[in-house]
Amino acid sequence: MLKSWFGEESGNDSRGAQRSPEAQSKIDEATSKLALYHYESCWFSGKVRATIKALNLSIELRDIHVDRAHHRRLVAEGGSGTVPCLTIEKDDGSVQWLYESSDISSYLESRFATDP
Ligand SMILES: N[C@@H](CCC(=O)N[C@@H](CS)C(=O)NCC(=O)O)C(=O)O
Repeated sequence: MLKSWFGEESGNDSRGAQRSPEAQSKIDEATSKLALYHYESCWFSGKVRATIKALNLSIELRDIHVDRAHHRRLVAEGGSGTVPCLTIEKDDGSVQWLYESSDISSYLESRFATDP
C-alpha cells in the first residue's frame, strides 16, 4: 500500500530520469558517497525514495529497522534517530548528516536534476 503511494511497487515501468552512459556514470560516482537512513513504512522516507527513483539515482539505502547497527550509527554520529537522513561524504572525509525529507529532496534535486 505505502509503496504504491510513491510509485515504488514492483512492475512500475517508470524508469526515472534517463541519461547518457557517461552522464550516468558520473552521477553514480557522486552518489556512491551518499547513503539514506530510512525505514520502509516511514512516509517521509518514502517521499525521499520517490525522489531518488525519479532522478534515477543509485544511493545505498540503510534500513534502521532491518539492521540495528544502522540505527546505532544514525543516533551516535548523526545525533538523532529520526529518518530519513542522508549522509554526504565530503572530499576531506568528513560526513554531513542531512535530516528533514524536504531538505534531502531539495538537495538531491539541486545537485542531480541536471546532468553534470
Ligand atoms: N519533518 C521530518 C519528519 C520525520 C519523521 O517524523 N520521521 C519519523 C518516522 S516516519 C521518525 O523518525 N520518528 C522517530 C523519531 O523522531 O525519533 C521530515 O520531514 O523528515
